[in-house]
Amino acid sequence: MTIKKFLKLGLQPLANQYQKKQIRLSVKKGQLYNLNIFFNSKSKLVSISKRIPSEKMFNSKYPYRSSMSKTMRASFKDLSKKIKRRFKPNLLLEIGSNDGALIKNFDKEKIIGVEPCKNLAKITKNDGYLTYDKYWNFDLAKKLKKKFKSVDVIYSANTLTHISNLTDVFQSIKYLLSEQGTVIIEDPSLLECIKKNSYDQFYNEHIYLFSGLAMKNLLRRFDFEIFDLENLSTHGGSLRYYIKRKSNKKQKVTNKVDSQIKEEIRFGLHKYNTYKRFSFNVSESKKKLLQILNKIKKDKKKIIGYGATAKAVTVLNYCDINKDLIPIFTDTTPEKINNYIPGRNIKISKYNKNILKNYDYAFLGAWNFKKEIIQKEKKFIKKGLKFLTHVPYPKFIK
Ligand code: JHZ
Repeated sequence: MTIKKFLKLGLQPLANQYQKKQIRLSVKKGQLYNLNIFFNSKSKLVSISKRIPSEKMFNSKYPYRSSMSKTMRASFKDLSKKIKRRFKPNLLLEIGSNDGALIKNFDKEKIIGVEPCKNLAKITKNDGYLTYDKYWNFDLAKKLKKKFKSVDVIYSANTLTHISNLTDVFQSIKYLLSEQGTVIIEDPSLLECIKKNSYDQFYNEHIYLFSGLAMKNLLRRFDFEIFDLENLSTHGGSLRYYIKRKSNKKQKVTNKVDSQIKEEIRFGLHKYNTYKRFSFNVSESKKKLLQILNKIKKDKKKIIGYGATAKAVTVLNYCDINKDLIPIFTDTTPEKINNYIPGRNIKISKYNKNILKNYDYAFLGAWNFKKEIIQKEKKFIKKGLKFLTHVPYPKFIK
C-alpha cells in the first residue's frame, strides 16, 4: 500500500471555530471528525485524511491574525528586506495575505494580496493595498494575468498546507509567474515536527505537512525546482523554499537543498517506521502531560492556558483535557476573547499584563512563541510562576 495511516488523534473539532457558548459538539452534526494522519511512501507527502470544505474553514469569521506576535512581525519585515535586495521585484503577490503582516512592508503599487477570509482582506484593503478576497485558484490566476501579465515573486506563508488541491495551486502559480520569477513558500517543517514531537501541528487546516523531500517530488510535476532553502525558528520550526522554473538557469541551486534532503533521509522521513515511532512518542507525551496536570489539580494549584492556538485545540481534544484540568485560557486575539476552546468548553479570557498574577502555572498553548512570552512574563516567573510545555515532551520550563 502506498498510503498508510500512522497516527490517530481521535475525535477533533474544527480548530479555529471558537465557540460563542458552551455546547456539546456532535459527530452527527459534522462538528467533530476523526483526525488521522497518513504517509505516502511514493511521494513522501504526509497528510490528514479528512477534507473539510475551504468555505467552512476560511470565511469572513476567520480569527487567526499573523500580526498578533512581535516574532512574526519581525520575521516578515526581515523577509521583505531580503526579497527587495535579492529579487528586486516589480510586482509581488502574496497568497494568504492574512492581516497584512508581510505586505505592509512593501510599496502599495508593488504588491497584491490574495486572502479569502473577508474579515482579514478588509484590513489590508482599508490600508490601501490591492487585495483580492478570493481563494487562490486558476480562475483568479487568469484574471490576474489579464491585468498584470506576470508577477516576479509569488510568496506564501502558512497557506499552501491549507489547500487540498495542490495541482491547481502550482498550475496557477506557473501560469502567472514571470519566466525568471521566484516562488517563496514557507510552512512548518515536517522534520522539526517529528523531532519535537509536536503532533499539534496536525489539525483540520493543516492538510499537509511538507518536508524538503516531498516538496521536491511535488514540484517536479510542474517543472519547478527548489534552488535555495532556509530553516526558520517560526511556528515551531519552518522551512522556507525558494523555487524557480527548471528552465531558469540564472538562479544557481545552492547546496542547502541537498543538505536538507540528506538530513531528512538520515532522520528517516522517507520510511514509514519513523512515523510509527513518532506515533508511539505521541501517546507517551499524552500520558505524561495528563500526569502533570492531574498532579497540579491534586495539589490544588492554579493553572491557566496561555495562547488559545489551533495547536492547543489538538492537544486538549486528543488528551481529553477539560476545565477540571485547565479551567481557563488567555489570548490577545480580539476574535477569540470571551469565546470557548472548540470541543472543550474552556473559556478564553482577554489578556492583560497582570493576568498571571494569581496563577502557579501556565500551560503554553503558544509554545512556538516561548522566547517572546517568557521575556514578556519574566516578572511572574521571578515570583515563582512556572510555564508548562508539552514540546518536545511535557515538562516545566526552567
Ligand atoms: P499561533 C494558526 O495556528 C492557524 P495557531 C493557521 N492554520 C496556521 O497555520 C498558523 O497559525 C500559522 C496568542 N498569543 O501563531 C495569539 C498571545 O495570546 O501559534 C494567537 O491566538 N500572547 C493559520 O493558532 C496564539 O497565541 C502572546 O504573547 O497554532 C498564537 O497562535 C503571543 C505571542 C501569542 O498559531
